[in-house]
Amino acid sequence: MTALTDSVFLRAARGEEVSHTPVWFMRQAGRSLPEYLKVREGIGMLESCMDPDLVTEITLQPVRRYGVDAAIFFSDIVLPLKAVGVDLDIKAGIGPVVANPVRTLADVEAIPDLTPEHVGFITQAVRNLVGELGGTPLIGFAGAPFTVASYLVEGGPSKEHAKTKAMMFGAPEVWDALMRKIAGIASAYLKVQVDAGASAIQLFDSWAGALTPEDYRTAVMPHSQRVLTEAGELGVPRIHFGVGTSNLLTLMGEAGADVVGVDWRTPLSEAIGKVGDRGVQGNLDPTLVFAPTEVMLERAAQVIEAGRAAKGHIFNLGHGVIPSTNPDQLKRLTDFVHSYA
Ligand code: 1CP
Repeated sequence: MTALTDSVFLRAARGEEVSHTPVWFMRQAGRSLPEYLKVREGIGMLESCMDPDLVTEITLQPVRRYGVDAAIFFSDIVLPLKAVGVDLDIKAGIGPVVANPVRTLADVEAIPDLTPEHVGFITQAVRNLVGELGGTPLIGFAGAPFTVASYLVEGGPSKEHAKTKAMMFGAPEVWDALMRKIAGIASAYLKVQVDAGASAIQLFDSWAGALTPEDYRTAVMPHSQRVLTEAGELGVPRIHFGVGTSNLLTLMGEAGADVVGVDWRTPLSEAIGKVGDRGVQGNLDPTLVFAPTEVMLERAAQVIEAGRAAKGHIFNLGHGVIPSTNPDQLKRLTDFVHSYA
């Protein structure tokens, strides 16, 4: 067995025994690090994502600084849409903005399916990274159909996802076509990353918490299930994450996850009961980095202890690193998780 397949992160993701709880942070790359802000100076977000050398450097930065147990590929959930030709941009301080929001079946059909040729720069960046990372696993990722649909239908970030859900409720044939389109793109995109050497994947359904369990089960879950099933056929562990998903955790596990990501609102002990025979990832409140260090570490200890009841536990924040986070706090947190007996 090589060092990589035996890494604590992959062992925990497979539910095997580990010497310490593995830790990484969602959005650890490209947020608070001064070295990130420096290399991004004057370069747009999408432009950075399409430059394999820059992607490699930015992905490695948090691994170097914190010594986390996994790297997350530096990209964005809308990047594959951009790669197939959807007119969109990622605006600083806002997020993804789509020029012509999707409303009709014709709009859906106008979006091309993704082939590896669309994303040669991703293959290149993943290969570079896997070479540089050695025994540290690289997590590939994609946005789940519902969350990506929200950007396509709303045209940008949204709190209520009202137009998206109106399509789901009122135009089921358009909705179904859109979900199938995005699922196909996500699946092909994950395959590109795994074929190039990513050793785990995370499906981000960040906004699925906006749905009732019944709407999730009937209108969304089958499509995420397809993505996770196809990723499973690639032989890598699958993490499935959403925000505010306390009442969806069982379904998100059943969709085909090996590990279910949990936000900080749900106690880990409760989440473990809901996901059954699967691992969990999470779930320290991301604002605890702004508390005194001893308070942050006391809460981290509680998360680690709660995680012991799970089939496998990967320590993380309950959502992404907040941009104003002091990197020194994340370093202390990483060291603490590593040394916690
Ligand atoms: O560690 C990392 O940062 C890895 C790279 C990464 C990932 C995993 C980025 C870079 N984005 C993502 C995923 C992503 N993108 C998600 C799922 C994770 C989550 O819930 O946080 C979502 C919902 C997005 C969409 C997105 N992209 C937003 C959110 C907007 C909203 O709806 O509130 C934003 C602000 C972006 C832009 C973005 N993505 C990544 C970076 C570094 C940035 C900022 C770029 C810039 O302003 O220049």
